[in-house]
Amino acid sequence: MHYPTFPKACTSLLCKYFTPEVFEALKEKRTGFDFTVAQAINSGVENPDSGIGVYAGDEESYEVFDLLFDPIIQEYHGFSKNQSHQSNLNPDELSTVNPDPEGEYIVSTRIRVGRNLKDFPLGPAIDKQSRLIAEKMISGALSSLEGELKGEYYPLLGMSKEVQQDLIEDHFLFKEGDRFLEAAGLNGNWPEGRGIYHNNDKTFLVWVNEEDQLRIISMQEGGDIKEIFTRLTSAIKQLEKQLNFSYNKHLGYITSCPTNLGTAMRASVHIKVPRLAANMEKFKTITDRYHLQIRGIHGEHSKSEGGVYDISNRRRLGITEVDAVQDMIDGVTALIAAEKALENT
Ligand code: ADP
Ligand code: CIR
Repeated sequence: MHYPTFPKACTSLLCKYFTPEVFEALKEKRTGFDFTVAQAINSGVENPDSGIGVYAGDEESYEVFDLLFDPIIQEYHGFSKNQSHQSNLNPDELSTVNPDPEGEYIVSTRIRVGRNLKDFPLGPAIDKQSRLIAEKMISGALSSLEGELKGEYYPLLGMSKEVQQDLIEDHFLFKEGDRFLEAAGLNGNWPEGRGIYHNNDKTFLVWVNEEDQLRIISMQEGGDIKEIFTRLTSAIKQLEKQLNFSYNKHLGYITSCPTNLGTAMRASVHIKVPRLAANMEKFKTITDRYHLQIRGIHGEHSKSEGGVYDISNRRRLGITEVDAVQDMIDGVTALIAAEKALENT
């Protein structure tokens, strides 16, 4: 392996921290699942417009390639090597039920967590057979859910293109052919082993074997964040009885992308803020102050439509799930106040 060349304009955290010295120290190392630093950086090498650019192949990658991952984790989450992670899934500890009770600004709310199975490699290093075993274990656990969480598992293999496209456009299903995931080695043997579980109302969904082995999702129209968080935490607790998730005291839940470590939680709203959007500087001042990320309405690396943005917590590690949702609630409350003030000027 040679040291990669990055374009001058590259701003990813990979470009920033993968120095020739780090490369020299890591180039010969391998994890127990045979993952190398060349694989860890491939997404950011092939996609120099990445924000981050690295993926882990297994839990051990975070130790073996710590010279690369630690500074990225520190910068993204503000979390250092001597800190530990704590979980809190108690919805009663949220300060606000709904930051937009009149339903004027929040179109919909979605909270997801990523999970991976203990003792399995992560998606960038898994082989076809283990991926299929993981799918079987996960769909088996899902089939035992009852009440509001009861649903059905739909494998991607055999799903018609029309059904797949409708699910993507309605924000329920992951996209196909994402170039960042492709270069990370996450799309191997596509579409085998992938699928989506959902209840009848599509308020509870689980993605299987996309970027993480599970993405557990609770979503609905409007801004009743407490109801959505309660549904999610109840599902997590039930699934934990049957599946052993990869977790450690330092990094929390283990995920393939370092931005998802810890809570692995992204709590987002689709919010209508056309006046703020016309003043991006002001918009970003507020989102930065509350540790929020702005995405377009078809997810990461997509664009806004009609002044509607996807606003979510940015930090996920070293804070609890309640704190992560609270970041989003506080920031969204501030965004709504700013949009209202602009309406009156
Ligand atoms: P992830 O949340 O898993 O990191 P993406 O950013 O790709 O991944 O988003 C996945 C899907 O979820 C996209 O279709 C996106 O539009 C949808 N989505 C995210 N937040 C919301 C929301 N608050 N309401 C409706 N759909 C949402
Ligand atoms: C990138 O580096 O842009 C992609 N690999 C996605 C990184 C995860 N996104 C994020 O900001 N949470």
